[in-house]
Amino acid sequence: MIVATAGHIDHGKTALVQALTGIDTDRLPEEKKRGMSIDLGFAYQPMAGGGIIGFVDVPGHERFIRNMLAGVVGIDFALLVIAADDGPMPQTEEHLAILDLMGVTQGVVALSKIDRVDEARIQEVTAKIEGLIAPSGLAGAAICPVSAHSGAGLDDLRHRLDEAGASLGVRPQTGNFRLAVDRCFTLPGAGLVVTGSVFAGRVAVGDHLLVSPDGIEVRVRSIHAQNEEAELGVAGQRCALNIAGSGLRKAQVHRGSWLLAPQIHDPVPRFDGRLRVLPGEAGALRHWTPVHLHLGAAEVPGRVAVLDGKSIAPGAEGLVQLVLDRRIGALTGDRFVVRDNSARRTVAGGVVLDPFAPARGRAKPERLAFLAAMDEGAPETALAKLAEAAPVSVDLAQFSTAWNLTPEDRGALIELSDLVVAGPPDKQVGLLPGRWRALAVEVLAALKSWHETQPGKSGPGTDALRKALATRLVLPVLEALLADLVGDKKITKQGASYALPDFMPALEGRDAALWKRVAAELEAGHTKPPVVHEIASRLTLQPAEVAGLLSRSARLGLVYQVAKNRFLLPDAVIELAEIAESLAAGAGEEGFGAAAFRDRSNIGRNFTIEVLEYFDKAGLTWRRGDGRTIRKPMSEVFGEAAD
Ligand SMILES: Nc1nc2c(ncn2[C@@H]2O[C@H](COP(=O)(O)OP(=O)(O)OP(=O)(O)O)[C@@H](O)[C@H]2O)c(=O)[nH]1
Ligand SMILES: [Mg+2]
Repeated sequence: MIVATAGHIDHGKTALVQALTGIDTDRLPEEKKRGMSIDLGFAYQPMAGGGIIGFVDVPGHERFIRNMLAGVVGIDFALLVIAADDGPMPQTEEHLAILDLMGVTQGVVALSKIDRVDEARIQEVTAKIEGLIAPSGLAGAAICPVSAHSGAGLDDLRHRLDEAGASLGVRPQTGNFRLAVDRCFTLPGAGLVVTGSVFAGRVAVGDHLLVSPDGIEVRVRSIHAQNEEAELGVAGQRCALNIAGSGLRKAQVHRGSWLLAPQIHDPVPRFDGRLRVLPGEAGALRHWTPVHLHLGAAEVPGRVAVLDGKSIAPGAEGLVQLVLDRRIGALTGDRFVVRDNSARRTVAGGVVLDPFAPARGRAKPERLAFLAAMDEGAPETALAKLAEAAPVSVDLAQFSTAWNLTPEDRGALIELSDLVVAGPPDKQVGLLPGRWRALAVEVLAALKSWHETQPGKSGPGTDALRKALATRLVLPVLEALLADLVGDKKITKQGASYALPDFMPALEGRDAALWKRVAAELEAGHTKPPVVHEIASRLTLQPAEVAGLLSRSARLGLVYQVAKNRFLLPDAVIELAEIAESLAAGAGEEGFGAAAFRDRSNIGRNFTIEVLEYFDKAGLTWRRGDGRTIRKPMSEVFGEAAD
């Protein structure tokens, strides 16, 4: 369990942590000299029922709120310290508001310094505190009167912390690893060490991680979890990781960096979220207000774009886009706090809904519907709503990053949903089955009208078809849809073009009659057909006439032009392509040579060279030196052989 202190300056946070753990967390000479905490302090204490409490002691001074903010991210439990003599003070309220905005709902109030006051004062301040915390996430939290000096009440407080630790148990370790760096230092003999709270997942010695937002690769050499040497670090622990990486320099890692599993590294210059303005604000938060954003342990200037309306009133909530001066790592569900431009006042805070927000059209109705779906709190329900709200499909790759899903989580989620899934993992999309069927119907209709309006032309390629559809489709969806339709024999693929199965591109008039005779010549030659002038002389035609006809036929997909004066029927091309595939399969990494192809195909040396160069150009093969390997499967380049 991670516990952070909170409360006004001098109210006894550090003294209390020392009384509980024996550790003075004020380590800096400056802190000693001034008698106040400046930066975060850390202490660890075993719990009665097993496990270890990690304490983060935060400074109370208003000038160091940014340090406090970095300390309370990723914590489980708040220890709000309020001095009995002073009672609640400005930073008591500000810290309480921050804890609330950060979504901290577990905590206890330590009513400190009771050795300085009488019983009546304790009663009076207790009542005040009850009123203060009532509207916050800490409503109803226990209020423990304590004195760090006399030791009064400490056993009761310890007991409550142990109880909280026991009832919290172990945090679920779902998701990819994510740690918000709050310190980075060099240890002699070990090298770079970073510390922070683990937000999600787990890390093991030897893991490869990225430092975000810069994307520097590092390896984990050793782990301290809750101050003890460990093989694993998990969500809900404070960890110190000794990291190494070629080219890694200390300056690149600092408070505000993330250590991440590589698959969730995707820093963003803006994100959409739901923002609540503190009720104590004097005026509404207006569109495009400059602010300081705190997210994770990071702080970055930016502006707030209000998405639904022109401003958000004090105490009210609204959808916003945070437009940042620098990229940061943010994921759905992350809490953030917004302070005013001069970083003097906490103004608002909220939760990230979509880290991959668009710069344009951010306030369009479909975007607001998207955000409402992402605001479902859990990926299962969010996905279901998104699929309903999406004009066509949900980007599952982006969705998985946003919700920090591991590949297994993602697989399970897709399994649970009834979505049709298409595309490779990094471009995977999901659609409602009904929408998928409607799109198939739309594709068939588009092909039909294509054929009707241009009977003399072969069917459209993927790009042309995409433009011909009324629904705008992303490429993975269209490609999967077409593959599905080809598989079901509802459409055919010839070369790069698609057609309805019964469609034959029509040559018109004299061309049609001529084609029959020319095709017979090509057919007879099969994989070694006569060249243009040979066909011309056999049929007593002009070579130019035959060449013209053949290039018109090639445009219709009836023949392939392999060389300047050599044309092959689709069946012959496929037969030769099959030879290339089988030779490549049998050859090593260096590929197959031209001689092997000539021997197998028996088409002669010169034509072999022409055919192979044509295959290179068409994208079937890949030539390196004297060898060729397969670049794209034959079926993708030339379609399937006719039955
Ligand atoms: N009498 C009395 N004094 C206390 C008690 N706890 C803390 N103090 C004194 O109050 C002063 C401030 O205590 P700290 O623990 O440094 O206060 P803090 O909340 O950590 O202050 P910042 O970190 O600067 O916000 C010190 O002089 C402490 O000795 C207590 O229980 N009784
Ligand atoms: Mg202190």
